[in-house]
Amino acid sequence: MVAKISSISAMEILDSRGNPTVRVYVGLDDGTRADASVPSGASTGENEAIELRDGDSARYAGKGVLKAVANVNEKIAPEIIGMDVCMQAAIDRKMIGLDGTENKSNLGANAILGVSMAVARAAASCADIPLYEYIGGAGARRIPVPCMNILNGGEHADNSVDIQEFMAVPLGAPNFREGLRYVAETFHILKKILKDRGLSTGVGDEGGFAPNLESNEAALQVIIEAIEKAGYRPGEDIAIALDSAATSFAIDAPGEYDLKWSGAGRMTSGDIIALAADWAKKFPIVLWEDPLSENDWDGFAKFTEALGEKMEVVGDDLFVTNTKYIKRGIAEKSANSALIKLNQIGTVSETIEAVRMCRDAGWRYFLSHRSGETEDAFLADFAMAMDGGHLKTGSACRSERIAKYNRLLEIEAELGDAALYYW
Ligand code: 2PG
Ligand code: MG
Repeated sequence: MVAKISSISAMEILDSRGNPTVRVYVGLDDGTRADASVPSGASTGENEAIELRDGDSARYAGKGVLKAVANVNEKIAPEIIGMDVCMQAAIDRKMIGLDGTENKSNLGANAILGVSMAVARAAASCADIPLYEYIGGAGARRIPVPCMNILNGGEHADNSVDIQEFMAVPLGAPNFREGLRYVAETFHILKKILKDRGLSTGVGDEGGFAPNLESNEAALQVIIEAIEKAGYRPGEDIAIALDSAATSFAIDAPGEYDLKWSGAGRMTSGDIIALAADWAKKFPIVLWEDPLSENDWDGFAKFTEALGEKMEVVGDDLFVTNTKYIKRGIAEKSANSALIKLNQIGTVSETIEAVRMCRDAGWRYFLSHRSGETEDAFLADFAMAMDGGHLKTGSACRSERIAKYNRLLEIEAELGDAALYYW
């Protein structure tokens, strides 16, 4: 029996930074109820779908989402109620048409995505199968390697490190459960090392430590030290992934950067590529996201030419989960992987399209949370369903991050022997 959507409503809730975001509730005519909450980024790409904010400075410094909530309740709900809940693509298309803009600025990507996710969850629940199986089919059994963010810099912290995320990648673990243990232990050892040196153990937005270090390279060194002290072999048990989020330290001139947080100063794309090549020799870096800025297509292609054989080069701000930009990236060989974030594009089915384009090109794709998250673990199921083999969802603290790890533990336990885990 296919259930029909009988109710849709939204409300304003808070995200992990204490900023408003949208939660949507969907009801079906068979009595099924589901909800979903929308995440929010800080280091956003300029071509991302628009997150509609009220701009009313009397509430939450203008960051309220009551307009987006009203758009769900008054504009989207009447159009979607009565549709079959399984028609995900048709429902998403209807909302895209209703919005009528290229970047969802009319209704807001936060409004549209909330409905899209809640519809998917309601459909899974109505079919009485897990969300990952509903979206990914019976073949969805590869648990993503958890690229755990253990040290933060850039716009996600308030310290002297330019690179936004340093991730520990437990690629040598036998399964997800053990992989998560490897990197959680490393996180705790890192805390001890920092503490023993009198450095801050306060955490950034995604839960990684945010100490003031003398350089970006010093961050890599202390991470290697933590991996070893935790009893693991760097490169074999645990490798390193980076997100420079370089748009946040690019300056107006194309291909020019100012490493402002560390005080390292001006660099060109060429300097960054040379530095990356040097680090790639010294450290087991298997993935590097946004090494250059969203406007530096040329630099990206050069970076990929120099290092793409050695590592996964991921475009985040460059592609914003949008097939228009991924297509250009494939043609120009700008990267060999795309970051995938549901709220950059704004519907579940368009996100799946972005993944499909990567797959067809022989690229990898890296599923990701946002720096502003909620307790909703949708991403865990979605990453399973997309079968990309890895995800990033923050550190070993902050419950909005842990919720996703715990959901993956649950899925692995449910799958038992059928679960797969490999890099
Ligand atoms: C990123 C993300 C997530 P934000 O740059 O990849 O880690 O950060 O959500 O702030 O864009
Ligand atoms: Mg990024």
